Formats: sequence, structure tokens, C-alpha cells
Amino acid sequence: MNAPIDVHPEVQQALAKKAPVVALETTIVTHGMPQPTNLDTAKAVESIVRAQGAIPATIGIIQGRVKIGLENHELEYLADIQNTPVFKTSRRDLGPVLALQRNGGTTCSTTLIFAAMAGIKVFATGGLGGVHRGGEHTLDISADLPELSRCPVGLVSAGVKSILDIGRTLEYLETLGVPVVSYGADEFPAFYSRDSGFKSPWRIDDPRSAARVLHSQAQLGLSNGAIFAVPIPEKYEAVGAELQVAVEQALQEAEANGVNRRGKEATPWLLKRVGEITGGKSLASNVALIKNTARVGSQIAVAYANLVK
Ligand code: PSU
Ligand code: MN
Repeated sequence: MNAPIDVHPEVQQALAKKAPVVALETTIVTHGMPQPTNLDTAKAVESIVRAQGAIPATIGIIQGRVKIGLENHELEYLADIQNTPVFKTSRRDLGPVLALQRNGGTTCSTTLIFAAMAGIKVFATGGLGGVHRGGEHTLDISADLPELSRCPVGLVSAGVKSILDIGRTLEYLETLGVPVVSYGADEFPAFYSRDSGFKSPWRIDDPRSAARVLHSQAQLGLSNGAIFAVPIPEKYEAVGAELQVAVEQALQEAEANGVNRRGKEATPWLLKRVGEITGGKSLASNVALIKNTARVGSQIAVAYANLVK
């Protein structure tokens, strides 16, 4: 179709050999973290994937072309958020961003789309979008959720953040037919903390079993993916409670300030505000949990490659 998509040669070679590849998103770089932590973390995560024996495919949009596997200089360009105009790009934005030759950070939704197109089975990130608090009135439900019912990709995250309505997010995923699996835990994690007050419907403790879930779904030809929720490392648990207080404060401010906090700006605004309130503590946790999900995600990708070899 001559679509404006460039698959990095290294990623292409790995996919051709059925070697493990891990997809990574760029909205976390362009709208989720401040400079220079955004770029440092993106690079560190790529190294972690390599250290586990998989190939990283960081996905982003540069001047209207989708890059599956960014070059270093392209990642640096997108991460330079002071100077590079870049759109937070979910499914609804893809046509316009490509047509108008803009730059885009891919959210979980669009990263899932391109991972699925390329045949990448695992995508590791920090936080997934979900049903926002009050979503039953505002209908603010992340486009990430429906995408998980369309893309046969395992999304590895630290759960969903408590800026969201975690109970309704889990209900909605059940409706969409997306399995939610806690990794090494019974509880569904809440990003900054290991517990959300909700149990996951499934628990798995090893990469091979996680890979087998994806493989079973593939054998059935199911269109949906799966969520593997990896709790933040235990040493960040204590600070999690403190961050939770900041999350509640940020949510109240958003409520009081109203209009600007709706739509696509809501999540970046809340993330930034929690960072300000906690003096960067939330950022340290965010970096730690994404390194952890990248490690586990890579192990799942390696296990999957061994299954299909
Ligand atoms: N949660 C985070 N960091 C992020 C995001 C979510 O802790 O960077 C990003 C992800 O790219 C996710 C997107 O796909 O926000 C969801 O945005 P929305 O809630 O507008 O759907
Ligand atoms: Mn939204």
C-alpha cells in the first residue's frame, strides 16, 4: 500500500528470524516525562531490552512517517520537547498527523497498532490509559482500551494509575475481552503502588506462561491482546502512599480548574502536576517501574520466540 512506514533494518531482520522484539512507545517521551529524564529513560529502557536478548523497537512519527525502531538521532529529536513540535497521537490522530507531515509521540493505542502491523508480540511501557474518574459522565475513556481488543499484542505495564477509575477500567477490559494478568502478584497494581484494592482475574509468575497466553490466543486467531501488569519494585512501595496523596490533590485541582483538564491534555497535565507536588519523587518511581516492565516484557518476548521457533 506504500504506507509511510519505515521499519528499522535491525527490527526487520529480527522479525524475519522470529527473534524477540519489544515495542516501546514515545508519548511517554514527548508528553509523559520532563527533559532530560525522558530521553535518558528511553535510552536506558532500550539497553535493558538488549541486555535481556531482545531487540527494542521504539515507535514514533517523524514528519509524517511512522518509524518502527527509531534511530538515536530521531529519538533525540522527539525528546527535545522544548524545540520539536510533537503531537500526542492516538488512533483518531493518525490520519491528520501523517497527512500534515507532523511529528507524533505514539500513545499505547498507536504503539499497539504498529506493533501488531509489524508482527511484534510484546510492548512494554509504564502506564496504560483507562477509564478516567467520572468517566461514567464525561465518557473520557482512553483509546488504549479498545485498541487492546483489536491488536494481538501483550502489553506489559505497571497497571493503571490511580488518576483513573481502576474498577471501571477493569470492568471495561472484561467487556472488551482483554485478559488482565498480574505478574508475580494477586492484586492488580496501581502504577506507583503494588496494590490497587482490586484483584486481577489472573496471576502468572513466569515469562514462559505469559508467552503461552499470547501463543494460545494466536493459535485461536483471536484479535485481542493481553495485559501483563507488573507491580513496581518493592522498595518504591513506601513512597507510593505519599504519591497517592499528591494524585488526589492533582485530581481535585483538575476538577476545580475544569475545562482545560479534559480530553487529550488530561493525562499529561495530571502527570506533570503530580511531579511538581512531589518534587520529582513521582518521576523516580515512574522511571523505576518502566525499567522493570521493560525487563519483564523482554523476558516474555524471549520466551515467545522460543515457543514459535
Ligand atoms: N500514563 C503514564 N505515562 C504516560 C501515559 C500514561 O503514566 O506517558 C501516556 C501513554 O502513552 C498512554 C496515554 O497511552 O498517556 C493515555 O492517554 P489518554 O489518557 O489521553 O488516553
Ligand atoms: Mn481521554
